[in-house]
Amino acid sequence: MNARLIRFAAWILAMASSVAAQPAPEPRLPNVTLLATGGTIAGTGTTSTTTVGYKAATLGVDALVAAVPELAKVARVTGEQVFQIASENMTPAHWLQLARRVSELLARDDVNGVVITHGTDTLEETAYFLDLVVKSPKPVVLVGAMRPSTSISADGPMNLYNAVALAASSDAAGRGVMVCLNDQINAARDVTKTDTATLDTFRAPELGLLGVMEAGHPIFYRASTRAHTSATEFDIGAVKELPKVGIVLAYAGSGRLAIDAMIAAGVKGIVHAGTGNGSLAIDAKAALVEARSKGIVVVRASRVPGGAVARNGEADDDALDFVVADNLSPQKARVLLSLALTRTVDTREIQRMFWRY
Ligand code: DAS
Repeated sequence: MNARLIRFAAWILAMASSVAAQPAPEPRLPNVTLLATGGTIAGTGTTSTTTVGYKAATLGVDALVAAVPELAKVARVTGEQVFQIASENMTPAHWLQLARRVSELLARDDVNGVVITHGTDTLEETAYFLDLVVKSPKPVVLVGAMRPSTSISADGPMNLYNAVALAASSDAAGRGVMVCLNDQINAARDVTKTDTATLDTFRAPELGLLGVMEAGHPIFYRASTRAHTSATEFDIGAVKELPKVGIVLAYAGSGRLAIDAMIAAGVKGIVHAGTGNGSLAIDAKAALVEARSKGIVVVRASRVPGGAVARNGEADDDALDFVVADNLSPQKARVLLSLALTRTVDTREIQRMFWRY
């Protein structure tokens, strides 16, 4: 009996030591899909010091991924080339196509997050549109670069690494669409391109960043108070084309010329980027009143980068039946108004949306 007991104990010990010797299985890395649309991050210049006058949107998604082998340490990345354009050429039609692809991907159990490489010029507009229409808490991160891939100290590779690491992080879920460049994490609603050339161009000057990337890990300091992603009322399922909304910039002597042109072009909404607190010059006000009388929804925004436009401040919005943009920039107000007009033309309802999103 003892001999059998000893043999069994020896077998147990041998099994235990063999299991202990095996390396712990690698934790399964999250699946992140990289949707490439072009921009400087995919740009190439003729020399290593070419930081202007390069060609944007030349490298394909496979080249972007191959340039950063470290991506494989943070996620299992699958690449798709959705567009190959400089983002000044993005249109609402591109937004709709991109949003549909993002939603399809996030609905899959085997996709944990999406990263979108994008030109920096209109990145903030695409980001805010996705923030308003993507119905998933899974991370969606937009990333770009200010230097082409061929330049000394190109910022694209580290920006891409950070964006994928962020999208792969469980801590990134439920925070809305984010923009990640220069080690900083910004909210799609609040971020804007503040400089034509510098690497730290993406900022939220008054509200501040959401957090930072440190050695491939996000550190968050705040969350947006505005509704986003799954909490919004917008549904682009049946939307073939977004209602046309134009932006008019006010300046000394700007008059009614651009507003009349918008009316003639048949826009459904006009965002007026007024001076100061959304002020309306006499002739501009007359033109906007005419636009409103033709059923065009008018939103008073400001050309001033900071602060909100006060309702019934520089104009009697109640009497004029105008909407105010809160603290949204003119370009962000246009994104929201375009979506609002897919739901209603009731200005009280639209004003409610500007307070909520
Ligand atoms: N033309 C710019 C764009 O594609 C290049 C860039 O900064 O990404 O937005």
